[in-house]
Amino acid sequence: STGTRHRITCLILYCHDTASDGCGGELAQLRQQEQLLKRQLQKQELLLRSLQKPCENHAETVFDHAVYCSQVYSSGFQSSGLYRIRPSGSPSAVKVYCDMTEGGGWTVLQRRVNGTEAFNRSWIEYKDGFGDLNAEFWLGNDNMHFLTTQGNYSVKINLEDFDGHQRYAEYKNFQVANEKEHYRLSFGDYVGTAGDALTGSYQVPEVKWASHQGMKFSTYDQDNDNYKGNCAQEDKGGWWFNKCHSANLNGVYYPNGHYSASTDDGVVWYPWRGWWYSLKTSIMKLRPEVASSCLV
Ligand SMILES: *[C@@H]1O[C@H](CO)[C@@H](O)[C@H](O)[C@H]1NC(C)=O
Ligand SMILES: *[C@@H]1O[C@H](CO)[C@@H](O)[C@H](O)[C@H]1NC(C)=O
Ligand SMILES: *[C@@H]1O[C@H](CO)[C@@H](O)[C@H](O)[C@H]1NC(C)=O
Ligand SMILES: [Ca+2]
Repeated sequence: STGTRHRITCLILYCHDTASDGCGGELAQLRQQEQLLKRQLQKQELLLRSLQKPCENHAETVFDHAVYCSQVYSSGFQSSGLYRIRPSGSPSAVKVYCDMTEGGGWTVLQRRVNGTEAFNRSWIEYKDGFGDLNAEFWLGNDNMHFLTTQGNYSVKINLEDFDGHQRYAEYKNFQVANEKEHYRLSFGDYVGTAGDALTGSYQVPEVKWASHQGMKFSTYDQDNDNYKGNCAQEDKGGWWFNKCHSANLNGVYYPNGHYSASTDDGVVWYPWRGWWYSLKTSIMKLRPEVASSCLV
């Protein structure tokens, strides 16, 4: 690595002197090589540490070269829990919950399990994130933006009803735009068992108002939806509302599933349990599309 650094310095000097066109390529290659070596070195250090202290709490360790949980996973850390990673574009390290089940390496964006956390929150709270990473939380729209725009990610949404039935929905190429663009949502192809709520395509005439594709984020204090009223206020949670929704995983937590209310404000995934059933569990998690074994 010292040799590489030396060569880079020499090349920089050489390129500076001659302004030769041929230098850029080799310099870039060496920089890449340097990054690779640094990453390998950190991986080995981390692995060594985990072997020495297998039960260490990693929440205070910054995984400098890990921009998502799958890199933590492929570094040898295979237990679910809190880790600190540094997504590219993020001004600081971010504490995240890495879900190392289902193939491992999932960065969790949202979790509802028992209704302890209120989700009827303001724009600034959704921007920064809220809740307890070990229980119920929203990771924050800025973090979601940093995480989803640094590569090609799939989101997996795990759902469970009060009878213990489980379904999932997975979308390729999940992206959340920046705050200037009101955290506009975009996503690719669906696979799953819960139904494709996000495109609203389960009932073709409804796509226009039921689709979440390209929708901006709204909260009770910032209405960016396509409805004359305020969806976030009516449905009591922040979300990528259209007019208003066919999925709202940030709605009111009803402890018995079936509910009645003046609007469909529960934790809803329409194609599975309809508008008048509020789910018990919702987990949204992110992973790069390439298999995690290819990221080593
Ligand atoms: C959020 O919901 C709680 C409980 O339903 C309620 O007490 C509170 O006023 C609501 N907050 C906002 C900002 O709507
Ligand atoms: C809700 O779930 C979290 C995480 O499992 C747990 O820490 C918390 O005590 C639970 N709260 C209630 C009221 O059950
Ligand atoms: C992400 O991958 C999909 C194929 O799975 C591809 O269609 C899409 O263009 C890619 N997006 C980006 C931003 O690279
Ligand atoms: Ca509106």
